[in-house]
This record gives sequence, C-alpha cells and structure tokens, in this order.
Amino acid sequence: MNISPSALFALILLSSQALVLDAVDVNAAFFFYKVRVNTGVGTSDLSAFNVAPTVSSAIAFLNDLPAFINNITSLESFKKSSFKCTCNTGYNGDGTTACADINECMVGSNTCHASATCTNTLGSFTCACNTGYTGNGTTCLDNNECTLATHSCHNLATCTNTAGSYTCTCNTGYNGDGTTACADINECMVGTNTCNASATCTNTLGSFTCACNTGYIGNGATCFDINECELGIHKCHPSAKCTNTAGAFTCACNPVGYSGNGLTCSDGAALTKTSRLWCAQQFSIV
Ligand SMILES: [Ca+2]
Ligand SMILES: [Ca+2]
Ligand SMILES: [Ca+2]
Repeated sequence: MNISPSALFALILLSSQALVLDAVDVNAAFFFYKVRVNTGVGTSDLSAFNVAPTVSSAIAFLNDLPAFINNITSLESFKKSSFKCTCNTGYNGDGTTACADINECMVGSNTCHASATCTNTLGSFTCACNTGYTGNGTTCLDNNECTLATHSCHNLATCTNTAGSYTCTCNTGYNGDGTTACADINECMVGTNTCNASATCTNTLGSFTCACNTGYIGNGATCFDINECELGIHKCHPSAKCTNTAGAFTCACNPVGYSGNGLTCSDGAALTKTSRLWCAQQFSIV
C-alpha cells in the first residue's frame, strides 16, 4: 500500500515513536530534516537542509520528495535537528550572513607584548618586537646594547642600558654628547677644580692636578703655610729678624746697629764696639 505525502505527514504527526527531535534549537539558523521510509524494496533516507521549522514547510518538504514517494509503504523514522553557524576564530558576525575579520590590534584582544607592534591580518594578527627588543612578539626582551657591544657610545663615554635602548654619558672629566664627542674639561679654566686657593691647578686629560704653591705644604687640595722662621729654613741674616708670612717670610735687620735688606745686614755698631775693645786693650781704659 502506497502512502501519499499528506498521509505520510499525518503519520509523522501521529507517530510519537517516529517523531524524534534531535537537539532542536528554536533559535538555530538552519534546520535539518531526515525521513527514513520503506519503499517496499528496502529503506531510503530522504533529507533536506535549511527548511524553516514550520508545519507548512514540512509538508512542502514532503511534497518535494522524489517520485518514488509513491512507492513508500511505511514511515520508518522522522528526525528534525538544527545547527548554527559561528564565525571562525578571528572573525566576528552572525555566522550566516557575515563574518568580518576582527582587528585584534584595535580591539586589544591581541597577545602581543607591550614592547611589540601588532599588525592585523585576515583572521588573525602578527606581533613583532620593537627595535631594541628581541623575541617572538609575544615575549620581547630588551637588548642590552652595552654588554652586546652593539652601542655607538664614544670610547670616552659610559654606556647605560635602558628598556629598548641605551644612553651614552661622557666619562668624568669629559664633556660632550657621549656619542660623537667627549672632550676633556679644562677644570682649571672653568673653575670646577678642587685645588686649594694656595695651589696651582694643572689640567690633564680627564682630570687635573693641584700642587701647593711655593711656601706651602700639602696635597694641593689642602695647603698649609710653611713657617720658615720656626723651622729655621729661612735665609735671613743671623742679625735679622724673621717674620713668617702667608707663603713666605720677611727678614728685617735688627733695628739697633744693623742695616741691610735682612738677607745681608751690615753691623756698623758691632764694628764700633770691636774697635772700642781694641782701643781699650791698647790703652787699658776699659
Ligand atoms: Ca585580524
Ligand atoms: Ca636596551
Ligand atoms: Ca681636564
């Protein structure tokens, strides 16, 4: 006995055993019907996709069954299931009408390192470590240009590593940009030396030296006046009085009976006294 499509549909509705709904999602975008019928010479599966989940569309589906529908003798099973489409990873949309690339670099969903540059691609993105860093883009480590000797500091400058770069600073005693020039500072000229006021500054490459002036003793940074009079290293005449001064000394012939510049003192009075003694010896008048 053959079954007409309408009778078959009636069978579907009536057959609680045959009407099996497989995980049908009423919000699904697509539905899938599958009917297994007996054609008298065996079973045959008939199916259709994307059929709206309504009774009328189900009848239309059944009406569109091939010509051998007339040979159907019984309904074996009827299943309805559904499916949704979702956009692939890296794309955004309803999955059915649109799947647009996600710009992960713009929306911040990329996994690039903070020191990497993100580049959007269709369906994905790429990460490249910034200049001064090495890594795969997800992990980026600062290059230590100072230890890698890839810096361009002047040979009289000190390299200091920084995140993503480095700095060059001229060594102490030198002035310049640290890269193209480091010139000696003339500390004696610019007044940045630490010589004592009683010392003489001498400029050297990268530094300076201090030497206490004549009449002073010390390391140049500290200078003490030498008291030539106390130390007995003056050159005053024995008959002169030595007076210490800052860095030197003065000699003054003894005021009574002597004359001279202190280094030499003529003793006119002493001569007179000797003459008197001689005379006294001669004339016994002492
Ligand atoms: Ca993308
Ligand atoms: Ca660095
Ligand atoms: Ca210098």
